[in-house]
Amino acid sequence: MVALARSRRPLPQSADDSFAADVVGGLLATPKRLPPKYFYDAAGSELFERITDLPEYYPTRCEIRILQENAAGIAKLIPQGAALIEFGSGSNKKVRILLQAAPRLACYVPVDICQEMVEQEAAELRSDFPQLKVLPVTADITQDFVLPPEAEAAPLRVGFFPGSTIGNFEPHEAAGFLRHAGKILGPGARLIIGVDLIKPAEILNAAYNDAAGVTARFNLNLLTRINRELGGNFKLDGFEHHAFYNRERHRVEMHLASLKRQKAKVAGETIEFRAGETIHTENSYKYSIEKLTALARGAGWRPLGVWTDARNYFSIHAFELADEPPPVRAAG
Ligand code: AVJ
Repeated sequence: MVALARSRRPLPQSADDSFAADVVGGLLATPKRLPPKYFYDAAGSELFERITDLPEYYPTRCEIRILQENAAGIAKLIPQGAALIEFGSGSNKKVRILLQAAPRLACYVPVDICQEMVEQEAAELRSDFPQLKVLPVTADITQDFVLPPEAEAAPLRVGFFPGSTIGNFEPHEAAGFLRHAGKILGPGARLIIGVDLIKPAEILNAAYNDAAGVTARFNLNLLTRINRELGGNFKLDGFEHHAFYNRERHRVEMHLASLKRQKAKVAGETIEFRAGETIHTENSYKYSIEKLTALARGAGWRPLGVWTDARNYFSIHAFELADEPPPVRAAG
């Protein structure tokens, strides 16, 4: 079983190939787009950590506050001996709050696309929680990945998916992801998930257009990464960060706008830009508590609880895997 698990783990080579294929495919498409998961190389992960400290970027502070104020209630859903699996872990700041409140766990498995980040954060946690087995996994959470045997052997797995990372998916993909998470976590699983809520456009626009320009650097870093890893020749001063709330679709969109008519080479392909043409680099969907709950129900999860902050900016939801699949409604 271990041998099979190993052989299913993607090799670094194939990960590079999919980066090149996704970038070339996205830049040859109309409109041009790039998947946001590629923001998170070492530099991008660091820039994102700086974003979470910006005065305009409220989600991280709101979520930490909700976790702190409700740690006991949330941790009650994490039984003793369970394995805690964090999807897209990044910084360990949020999980520390749960770990302090939770009973003794079989292990904690942070899963992140950025190996440098996940290993460094794991090392810090090990020194602060010496009795905890920290078993980091480097993987793209949208793809299949294998849990460590200690997590498979635990009587129960609890998923932790904070940060409103779910907002990066199209709503139908979000439902697909929740289903996929249920399959990875297995029977009896629970899921604790953080979600950014719909709120006035001014607050959202400010959060993605910070005065210090860190979000702009985070967005532009994608071109730096493409230049370095895929032999691209994007000129960074030829592009500008654009971010705005799209009210109709309840999402913040980030784009890189070409300031002039220009060409760039990537992995042997020539990409042409009109003046003002954009590369759509991210959607960050905002939900209502009801919409997120309905989405999760449809993906096989039964609600256990919801916690929010005083301003209703952010919510944390707990679910458990429903053993029966939800009834399929007849067409028509
Ligand atoms: C990590 C996807 C939750 O959408 O707010 C922050 C990423 N992009 N600023 C978000 C992000 C620009 C962030 N998520």
